[in-house]
Amino acid sequence: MALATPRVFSGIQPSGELHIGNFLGAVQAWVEIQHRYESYFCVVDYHAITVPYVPPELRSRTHEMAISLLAAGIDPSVATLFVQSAVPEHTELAWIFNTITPLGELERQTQFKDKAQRQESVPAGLLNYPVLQAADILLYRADSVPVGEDQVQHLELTREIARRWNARFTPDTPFFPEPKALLTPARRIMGLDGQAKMSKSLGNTVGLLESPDEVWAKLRPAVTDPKRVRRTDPGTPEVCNIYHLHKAFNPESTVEMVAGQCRTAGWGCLDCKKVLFEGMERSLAPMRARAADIRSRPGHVEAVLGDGAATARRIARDTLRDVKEIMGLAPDAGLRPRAVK
Ligand code: AQP
Repeated sequence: MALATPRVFSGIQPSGELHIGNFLGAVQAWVEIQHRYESYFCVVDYHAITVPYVPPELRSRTHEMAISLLAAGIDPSVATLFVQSAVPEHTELAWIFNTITPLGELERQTQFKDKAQRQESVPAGLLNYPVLQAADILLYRADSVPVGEDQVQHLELTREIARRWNARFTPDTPFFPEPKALLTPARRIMGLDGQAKMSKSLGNTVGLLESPDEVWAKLRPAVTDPKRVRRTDPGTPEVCNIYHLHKAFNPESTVEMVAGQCRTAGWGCLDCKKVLFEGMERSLAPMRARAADIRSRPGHVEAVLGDGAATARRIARDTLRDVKEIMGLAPDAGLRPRAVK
């Protein structure tokens, strides 16, 4: 059953600070999309507790993540921004989906395998993470999900779950859409160590709201083309992480100049990093200013998230009511009409 207005849902874990990988891979697209789609953006704290964490830190990280998203340009007058655990229907639908999701599919997920090998004891929640993600998306019956490349496999599983549920319970008129991924050109940003994807949990990030000094301190020693050992060695821009960041933060003319200077050893890597730093500052400085403004308004973030949760919950309740009705489960007691004496 298609919706009249196309809808997007996407989430981000409050497992650390919002970094430029999250921004370029997903959040930048959210900011643009929010004006064209009915948009639901969620700080997914239930996902963040699938790995060890410190409870008081989780609450402050959730708050900080909301500030960062608003500073990055999420506009609560057009998009719904909320925290996952404020809408209990997410976990309720996740349980329902757990009953139709094949275990083998969950065990095959690359992110599960990566994260599980970093844990001494693997909680079931880590395995079931993509089921909760499917519930997050399908609760809003979203058509599209703007994500980075690392989430494409999870999204394929969401589509599979939607297909299975529809085939079992609404074979004639599919209830859930099969949402598609919206990928940005910067699908996968590498960490500054050049070793792995930039990731909150790997400590190889550049935070969106870090100070210019902090950003430069990370950029300065960042890995470049390993074959450029001396200043006079010509480089290959395509193998250099810094070059790819230029493409995200600088105009095409600068990117072309950077490539030329690298190939001819006209610039050293440090010169190239200085030009990248200037480009990053053009994007990041206004976000820092917006974050400072948000922090100066007591209660603002709480109000935005409270309104967002109320809006999200209206849709979530409707979906769950239909799902429970179709599946033969009991209705939500809060929604049942009062018994007449
Ligand atoms: N390095 C990246 N390049 C491009 N996109 C990325 N995303 C994350 N890292 C990169 C995209 O950001 C969105 C939010 O991600 P998330 O917080 O839900 O989880 P994640 O993908 O697991 O991000 P992290 O930073 O790696 O967090 P941890 O370390 O806690 O697992 C997603 O759309 C993601 O694709």
